[in-house]
Amino acid sequence: PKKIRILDSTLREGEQHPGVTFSNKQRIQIAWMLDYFGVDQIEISPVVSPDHKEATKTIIKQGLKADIVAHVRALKEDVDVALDCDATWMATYLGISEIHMKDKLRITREEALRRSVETVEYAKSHGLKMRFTVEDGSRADPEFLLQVCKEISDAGVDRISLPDTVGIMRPNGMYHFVKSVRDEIDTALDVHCHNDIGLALANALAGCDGGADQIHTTIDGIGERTGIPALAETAVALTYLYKSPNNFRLDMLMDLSRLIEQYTHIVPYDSKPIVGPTAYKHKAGTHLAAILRNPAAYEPIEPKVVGNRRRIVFGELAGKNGAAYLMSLLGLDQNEEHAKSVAAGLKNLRMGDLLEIPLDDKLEQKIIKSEESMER
Ligand code: HCA
Ligand code: CU
Repeated sequence: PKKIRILDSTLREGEQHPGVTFSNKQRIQIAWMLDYFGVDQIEISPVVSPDHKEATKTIIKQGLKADIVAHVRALKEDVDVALDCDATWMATYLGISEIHMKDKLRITREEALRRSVETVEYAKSHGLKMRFTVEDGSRADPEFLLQVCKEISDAGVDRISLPDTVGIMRPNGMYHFVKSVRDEIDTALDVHCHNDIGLALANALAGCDGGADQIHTTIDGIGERTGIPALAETAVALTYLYKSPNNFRLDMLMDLSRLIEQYTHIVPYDSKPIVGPTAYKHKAGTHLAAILRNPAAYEPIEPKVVGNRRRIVFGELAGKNGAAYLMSLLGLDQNEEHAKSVAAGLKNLRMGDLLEIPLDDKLEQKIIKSEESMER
């Protein structure tokens, strides 16, 4: 399988999430952790404030394995800021859809094309590696988009990002969008998919099937509006579904999510894949019975692989098997009759989740049991 890389933009797109601003200390810690996790590129914008410029400089000085990508506007003065930060990698963006050119930028196609090529030439002549983002590319005129991509490729751009800026693509459309560019030019391609209709990750993966080899993510998927693909889901999909050889430290995923929760007070929603509170909870009696014998019956990936924990929920659905297990944990005599009456008692309570017990593996169950018996 081919390697699909991750660019994490928690420090750039992530800070565009309403209510999110990190301190410089937090930015540096996030960069270190993302690097240790194993992402290929880390993006940050040095032009939004003097503080961000300072953070960009400091992070570049850390000598991390990941490329630090300075994200700036398509202007010479912004490229100079990237140079001033000692960046080796930069990224720039320019809207190339009719709506962005006409109503946002008030420039013609010719001006957009000229500005794109000039920015690439300027950055390349200063020795920078660079990505160019054809912003709102999924809504641009396909012929014009190809023309821009060809001309910036000829000018030496190192990567092109094909974004679905407003999240309106479906996977099949994204596949063909990327493939139409891939078929015409050799430049490496990124996909940056927004999640406005909940299809960001599906679209990004389809884009990789179409020829891109780098997906943009943020921790927990934070970003402008409803954000972009979450790092956790993307890394797990690449590892398990795509067998992409990345060497991610997947067991850090829960900690990365917690770190962002701590710094932003944005709590992952209950059913959020991989890192959400219920991602590894099992409730229905038939599920509990199966989980107690072999967790793989209802888990695609073991929780400890992603730093999460398995929990069984004893509630109105626990049934006889769940009740018997609960009684064994409590050191109670577990005959069939008692288990049935406990199960009936749980059902009558109708409280949803009555009690949750972590259940990581056989060893842990033994520890819980021996602790219980010591306490008695
Ligand atoms: C933005 C636009 C952007 C850029 C994506 C990219 C988008 O907010 O600046 O640089 O690859 O969604 O198009 O985030
Ligand atoms: Cu974006």
